[in-house]
Amino acid sequence: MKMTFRWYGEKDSISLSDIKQIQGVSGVVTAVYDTPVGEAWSLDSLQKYRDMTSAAGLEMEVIESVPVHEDIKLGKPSRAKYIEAYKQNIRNCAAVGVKCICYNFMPVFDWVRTDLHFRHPDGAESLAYDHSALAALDPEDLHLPGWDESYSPAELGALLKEYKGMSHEKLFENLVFFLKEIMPVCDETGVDMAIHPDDPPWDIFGLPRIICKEEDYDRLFAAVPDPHNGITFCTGSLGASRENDLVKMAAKYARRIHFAHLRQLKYEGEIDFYENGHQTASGDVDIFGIVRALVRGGCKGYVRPDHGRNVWGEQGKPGYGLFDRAMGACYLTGLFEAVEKEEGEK
Ligand code: DNO
Repeated sequence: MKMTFRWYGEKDSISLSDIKQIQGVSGVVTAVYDTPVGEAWSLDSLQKYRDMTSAAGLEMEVIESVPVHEDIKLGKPSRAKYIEAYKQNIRNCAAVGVKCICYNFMPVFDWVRTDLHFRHPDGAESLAYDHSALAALDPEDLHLPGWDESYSPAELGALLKEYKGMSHEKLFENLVFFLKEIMPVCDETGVDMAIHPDDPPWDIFGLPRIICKEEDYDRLFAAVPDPHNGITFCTGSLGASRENDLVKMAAKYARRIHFAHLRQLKYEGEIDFYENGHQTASGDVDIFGIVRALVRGGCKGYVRPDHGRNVWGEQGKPGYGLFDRAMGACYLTGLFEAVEKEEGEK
């Protein structure tokens, strides 16, 4: 396990030296943010980021994300050129030492929350999801921090129309097509692909979502067994569905989990929840049980603390402030250390 920390590049208010000071963190998880979705990132930009991170004493072995162009998800003829660019991107990332690429296959929208400033009784703030509030949101006017939007606002309406009638089956076929195309490049470069689950793990705004539960992974690995086809095990995304047994899933897919986003949430209703600090006792996700299952299952992936609260008056990017994620990193490092030592002594 290598503990990492998300860094949004030079524009992030959190500096590389802030991250370096979180003991136990070996590297950053980042991306090139200035290139339109669908184009390969330049080696210059990648090298610049790699040099900046190594100068700060950190590694840059994980990319989150290389976004997938909507034409690939839609299975349009133009996907051929975007898949070629994606392959080039994998090669360019590998050339600067990247070992794992996180991506998602959610149509149009990335993760969705309905409240970015959910207030806790102790004064902390976190993200929250209220299913009835979602219905009141206008999908054509929705932007959340950290999204890799592969469309301009003007294209959004048209894009939503293109997805009309898209079945789960068809979307899944398009994912499999994409993976089969890129796997040879992963074999050649050694780069692991780690698909991020749909967040929340159910359809939203009438758009199909296909990476939500255990059966979805079974189907995915049956279709594309290559070991480079793996998972970003996001406990906050998968954990939003009470049907997912995360400890069981962590154990079952431990070797496929190339990257883990560990975070906590607390159910408020059947499918409403708010996010909380990482500690196991702070919510409904059994963080300890998951860490133990990952270690016992032989997971060799990268880990990062995921969404934290804003605490101590920090006005950080919602979910991505420094303090609570740093506390999360330390808590997780401690859990891994304890479980790894215990397992080692057996
Ligand atoms: C949210 C993140 C996601 C994630 C992408 C991966 O906080 O976990 O935006 O980066 O879905 O492609």
